[in-house]
Amino acid sequence: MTATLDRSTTTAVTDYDVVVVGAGFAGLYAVYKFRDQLGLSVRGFEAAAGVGGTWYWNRYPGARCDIESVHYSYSFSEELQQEWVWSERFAAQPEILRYLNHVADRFDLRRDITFNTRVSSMVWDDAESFWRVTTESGEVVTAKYVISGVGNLSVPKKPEFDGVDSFRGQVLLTGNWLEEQTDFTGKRVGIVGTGSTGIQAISEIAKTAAHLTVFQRTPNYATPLKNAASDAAEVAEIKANYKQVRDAARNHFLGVPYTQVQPSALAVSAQERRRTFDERWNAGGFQLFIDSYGDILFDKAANDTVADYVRGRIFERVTDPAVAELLAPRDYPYGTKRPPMETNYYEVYNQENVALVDIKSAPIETITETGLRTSESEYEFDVLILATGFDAITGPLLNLGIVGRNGRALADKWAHGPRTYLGLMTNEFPNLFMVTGPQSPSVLYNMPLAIEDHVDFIADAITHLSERGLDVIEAELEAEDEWVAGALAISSQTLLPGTDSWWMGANIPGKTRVCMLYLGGAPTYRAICDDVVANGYKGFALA
Ligand code: N01
Repeated sequence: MTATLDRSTTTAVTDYDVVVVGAGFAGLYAVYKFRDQLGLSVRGFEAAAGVGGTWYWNRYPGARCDIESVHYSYSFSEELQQEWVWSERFAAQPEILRYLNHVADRFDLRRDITFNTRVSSMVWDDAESFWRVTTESGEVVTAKYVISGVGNLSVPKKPEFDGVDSFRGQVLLTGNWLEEQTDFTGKRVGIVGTGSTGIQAISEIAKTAAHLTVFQRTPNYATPLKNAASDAAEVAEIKANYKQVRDAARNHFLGVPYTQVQPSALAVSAQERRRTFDERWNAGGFQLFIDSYGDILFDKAANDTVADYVRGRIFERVTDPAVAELLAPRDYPYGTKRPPMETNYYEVYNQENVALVDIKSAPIETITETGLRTSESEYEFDVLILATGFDAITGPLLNLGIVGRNGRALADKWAHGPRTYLGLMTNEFPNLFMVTGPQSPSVLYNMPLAIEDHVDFIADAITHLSERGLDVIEAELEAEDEWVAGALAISSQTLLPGTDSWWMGANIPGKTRVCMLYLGGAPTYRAICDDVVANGYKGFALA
């Protein structure tokens, strides 16, 4: 039971204490936390017709989470985590969406969220010290605090090919896929993109399509997911010890309670390394990536050992060596793009109905009325699927039309890359909190836990202000500069900056190429946040 805030300290009159944007994992928990635990007046806005966020929009065939369900879930309510039963080790999109709907019902969250309503601008009023939030439907509300729960992967990349409108068949965008259509029986399908999304969709669509043509620009180091039905005994044990399991998760780099990594791939014999890689490969999920050797993201020679291992596995699984060669990444180190997890992905290329086309050597020139043309050939199909990714991390925030002090637009401030303090706030934009914002561990940390940590931090900060009769919190410029420099310094010690990835903003033409993550690990990050709080919100100006 948390004491509700004494609102008699509130000075400016606003429509709401808090506006929350988004009703995915972040927005739902924020509404619960601020309304039910802090006793604040809260208004949520959500562009979709329902809750779910990423799990609402991404209904493409094969959409599934690759962090274990018992870990990729809220920890804030013991009753919730005890009562909800996941059917599979790694939940598919429909089950996660059911879970989030259950959460919304269980905590009666919908009544404070307005759906089908996109926020078009959020403008700070310096004189009144509040935010004025405008929606696309023309409603304007004021709020002392605004919380962005818009996620990191919610703005799909716009199609980058000429002629998309001329295509006479169906065009589907994986990041905005609301159709329940998963059966492509009798259809010729073309798909562009072989990231996590493309790999999941390809593996499913290849089961029913008459023919599937995969257009691949960059091959990926995909490794087995090893999904299965939930193991009742394992789940019972986790539920009996959920508190310890969650603590262990929060103390792991990725936010999942895997075992701790061994220090160096180069300090052991080739046989021992092989044993470790085999174990992690067979265990499935993220274990090979995050739970083998601590130097694979730092040392190219260490990385080569795991990259060679994955390439070897690809050659074992794909019967045509020329196709295997196309599927084997050679131009960038393992794990410097977010590694996809797969189920029978490589075997798909042994099927008669599947063809792989290399669009690095022969780029797509245009979409045509009947398919597409590369610099070498024409391809025909009935359905074109674009699994081409997202304007990640900053895109969703910049879409909100945020304007801070003195009319300063966030888009201008971040024109050369995001600048934040702790990934939570940015100078000149008081009382604007970003859940899993840029330069926080965000997508490298188990999202539901990362979200809870951030929302709890924000709730504590608001409580701290209220208890002191204060209303404004803002990141100090010096603290922000130090944080950004520190985050960049850590990333520059890793192999990540050398690879074009959405982590680096390098998947969007014209976007500034800079690492947008805090790579020091979630446990270190949490310790820093705790220290900031213990020192009276060091680095934040309170007024
Ligand atoms: O997007 P991506 P995604 N011409 O950017 C290609 C999360 N996620 O939607 O690499 C030709 O990774 C692009 O090629 P290249 C997860 O964090 C999680 O797949 O740029 N090709 C690439 O192959 C993931 O990382 C889950 O050369 C073009 C693909 O499209 C993140 O979402 C499931 C192109 C885009 O890959 C994003 O994944 C799914 C062009 N103009 C997603 N533009 C799970 O939890 C892009 N491509 C399991």
